[in-house]
Amino acid sequence: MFSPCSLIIIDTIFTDIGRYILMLYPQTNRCRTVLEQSGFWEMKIDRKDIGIEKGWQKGFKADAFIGVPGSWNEQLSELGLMNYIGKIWYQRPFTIPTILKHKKLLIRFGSVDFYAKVWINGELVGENKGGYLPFEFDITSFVNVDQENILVLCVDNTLSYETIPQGVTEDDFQNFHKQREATYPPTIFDFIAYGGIHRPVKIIALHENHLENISIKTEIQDKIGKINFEADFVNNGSSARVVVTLLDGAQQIAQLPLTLDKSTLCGEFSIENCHFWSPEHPHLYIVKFELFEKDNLVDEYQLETGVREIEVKDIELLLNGKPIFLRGFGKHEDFPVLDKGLCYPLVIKDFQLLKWIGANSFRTSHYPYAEEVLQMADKMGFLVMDECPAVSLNFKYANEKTLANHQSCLTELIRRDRNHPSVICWSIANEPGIWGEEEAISEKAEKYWAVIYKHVKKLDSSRPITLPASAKWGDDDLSYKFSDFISINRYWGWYEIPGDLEKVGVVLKSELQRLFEKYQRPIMVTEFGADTIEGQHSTTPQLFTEEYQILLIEKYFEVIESLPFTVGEHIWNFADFRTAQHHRRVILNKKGVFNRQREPKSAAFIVRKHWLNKKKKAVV
Ligand code: GCB
Repeated sequence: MFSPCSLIIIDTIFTDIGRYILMLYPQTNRCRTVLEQSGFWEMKIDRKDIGIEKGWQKGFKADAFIGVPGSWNEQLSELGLMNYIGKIWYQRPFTIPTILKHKKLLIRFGSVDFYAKVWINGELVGENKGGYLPFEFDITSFVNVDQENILVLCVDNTLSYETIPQGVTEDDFQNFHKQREATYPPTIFDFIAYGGIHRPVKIIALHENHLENISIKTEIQDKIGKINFEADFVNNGSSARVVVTLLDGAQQIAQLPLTLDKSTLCGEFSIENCHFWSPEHPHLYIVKFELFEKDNLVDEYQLETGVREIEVKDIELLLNGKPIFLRGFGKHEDFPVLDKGLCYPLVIKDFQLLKWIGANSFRTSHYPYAEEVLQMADKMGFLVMDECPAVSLNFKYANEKTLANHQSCLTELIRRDRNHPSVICWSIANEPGIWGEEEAISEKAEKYWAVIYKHVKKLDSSRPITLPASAKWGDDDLSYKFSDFISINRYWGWYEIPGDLEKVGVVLKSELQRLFEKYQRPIMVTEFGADTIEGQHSTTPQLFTEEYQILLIEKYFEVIESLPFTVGEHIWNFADFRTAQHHRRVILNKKGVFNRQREPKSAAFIVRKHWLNKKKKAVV
């Protein structure tokens, strides 16, 4: 049972300059207007970091046009931006309709990777550090209503030891005696640190007094579903009236008239014969908030959410009290030309392919995906492992600031995604210590993970935590200790023991048994796979052929599904994706079951047959 207002609402944070966090996804309704800023913007390359000095914040003579949302890399490779790391300036004029004159105006960026500084009409509005997550600024006092305004951004995709994810330099490869591992551009992970405005930019016009935040927790008691909500308001007037309505489609189920004295209020709905959310029945309810001043409606917001419970119990992962087995993939937000830019048809295509192949889940490897992806996962019934961008953390370089950035990244991730029924766990990092630095299993690292684990539990105790680990540190990897269920990424049959799939089966099985023996927690294999060139064939097992990918995947399925304590199998990867240049990659990481254009390789048909057959383990 929830006690009233027991949920954790994270206060509005003004971390970076001018920052205003209103994490609710923008919506247009009777009280709110969203002005979408996607389209062609102008851009200028700032290789020498002279933009500010030259006054570009007031507007600049552009080098070219750039499509937003989208990365600059492939889109503008002809300007030399394919591997560019540094600053790029963006600008766009905008006008606010006169009808919105007395509204509060916010600007919200879905994500800008990895740093953004924003000016309007030459005045600094704010800055944001960190990628893959939204940020907002109050721009009311910066905008001239009735006149054209100029919005300017300086975007930088440089990473450092302190950012999440961390960045590396060419020298680091030397210092680690890993010159053969060096990539171009230098990266600590196996994908591209694409730069740009990757998700939609929206200007939101709303009443000065408004709803700022909602946190939903759900609970199941037999056939009754409970929706417990806590809502934060900006309320500068005296006491106001709030009506919270629960809807099932168009049908009103319950209504709570409440009085808002302070800035927070909470309440609970009990639904008899509740339709619980699950992959087979992704039923969503709507919780609608209406804020009244006297009799005037000044703000409203509709939140779609589902009633479900997720729990790790003994050797199982339980959804609504029943065991689930996760079938699916690690993915990437990556597609030709767009690179990381949000593309609605691509989101739909990927979900259609996931359904077609019989998957029920995916991991947002290795960073938070667009909010629109999670909205679709809610609607289509996919179980999401939601990952923080702390990929390949190197503990030789991690310091207090890295830890603080990691924590605030998780805070923002949880605040953004906590109301999605599809999100079933927090993946707090991926493969720390993969560089082999001794510090990865040191006391310093242990303390680091203890802080992170506690931080996440404090913000959301309703979802399990996991931390996908590489094979680097064997059974002693600290990740296991800080996982409610264990996640392992394994490349037996590829990087290690290439070619000998019989041996792979034996090694994998005994490792899984050992890990279970030691930690007594359910285990999920979050990555396994083989680079595969479509059209390459062989009658004998041969790396890179379509047949080898099939044989390897089948071997992993056989082992994983034979053990009682395993809770999932995610193939690496859903689709081929671009990665930094290295001799072991022919432009792309080719471990996709689909190619980068989303055409199936032979393995896709085999996986489909297997997963649609719903084997012993395939419970959901
Ligand atoms: C891993 C990483 C993933 C890589 C993959 C590979 O362990 O988690 O980011 O892309 O291996 O293909 O090497």
